[in-house]
Amino acid sequence: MKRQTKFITVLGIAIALSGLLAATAIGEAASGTLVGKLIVTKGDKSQNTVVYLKGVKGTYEPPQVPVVLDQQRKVFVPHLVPLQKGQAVRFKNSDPLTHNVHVYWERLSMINQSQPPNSSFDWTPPRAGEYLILCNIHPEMMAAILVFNHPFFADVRSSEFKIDNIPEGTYTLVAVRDVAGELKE
Ligand SMILES: [Cu+2]
Repeated sequence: MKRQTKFITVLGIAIALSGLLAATAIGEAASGTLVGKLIVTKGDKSQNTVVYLKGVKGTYEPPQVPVVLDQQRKVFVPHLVPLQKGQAVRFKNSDPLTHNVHVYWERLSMINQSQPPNSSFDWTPPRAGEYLILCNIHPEMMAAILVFNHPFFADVRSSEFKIDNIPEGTYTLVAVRDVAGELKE
């Protein structure tokens, strides 16, 4: 077993990383776990951060469980939603009023759907990338969905994160933050 800890500070956040390479049986590919802690060092102290590995090859089965994106008191919760390609988003409306979910990918309108109070519907983003979510009725509402071709990402909501079963290789860890409504890497 090999352990390495590294500290990175960039863009108002500090990340402490600890990698663990698992010992594997002969003939099996080695895989590792990356454990990290993210600390917001300046600006808005809310987390709103997603971390992911860049440079991953291969294909991975997406989870069958949808990721919930709720609307509560005219706010999308959570604000940043990471998921794997092939996985669905469950748009929920917990408000006693009507919303209108409007999803864009690269400025293309993907879905534009009125949503009655206390309802939900599932939608699977067709490709990887960044999706912008707006509500046509309440201009102050905004969220983003990040779709990855692999499962090696984490939603950093409680400062600590863990990415499991990483295949052997060299990758770049990228942190995406929502800085005043704009996504920054
Ligand atoms: Cu709305």
